[in-house]
Amino acid sequence: MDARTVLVLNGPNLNLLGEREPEVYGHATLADVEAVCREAAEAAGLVAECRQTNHEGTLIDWVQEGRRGIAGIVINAGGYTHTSVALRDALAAAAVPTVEVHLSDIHAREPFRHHSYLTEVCGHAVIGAGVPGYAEAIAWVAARASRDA
Ligand code: CA2
Repeated sequence: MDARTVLVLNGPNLNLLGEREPEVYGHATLADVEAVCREAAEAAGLVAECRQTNHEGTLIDWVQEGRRGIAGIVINAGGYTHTSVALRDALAAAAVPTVEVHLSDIHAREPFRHHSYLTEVCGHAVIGAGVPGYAEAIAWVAARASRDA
């Protein structure tokens, strides 16, 4: 990873995209999401490094790995969004631009999804925009990276 890298992290259950709940998450698979990210990054002069895990500690390790020296971090933390102080602390320690992404509009769903531990510590949020939301997040990282260069 280097200054042109945008690290795209997807958390628990996002590997199941396209398999269930299309009325909530659409029909795109994780592979489709990652293809959109690679394309958006390339269009912005960046390279997307896409990773998915079902494990909280692994997400934290990856945020720490990207905390400096890259263009930014785009993260859909899945259910950990609503539970993880530890992931929030890791993102708060990142010295690069960070964007929280959610496919669905978490504020229009069950009350337990309304609060995100991540929003306050991320520089930007793209919520409820579906798969194109990842491209929007990457464009924001690219704009930040060129502004700060
Ligand atoms: O809207 C989002 O992107 C979420 O981060 C998705 C998470 C959910 O826990 C958050 O509240 C909002 C869920 C990940 C996907 O879960 C699936 C489960 C079954 C089939 C497909 C996806």
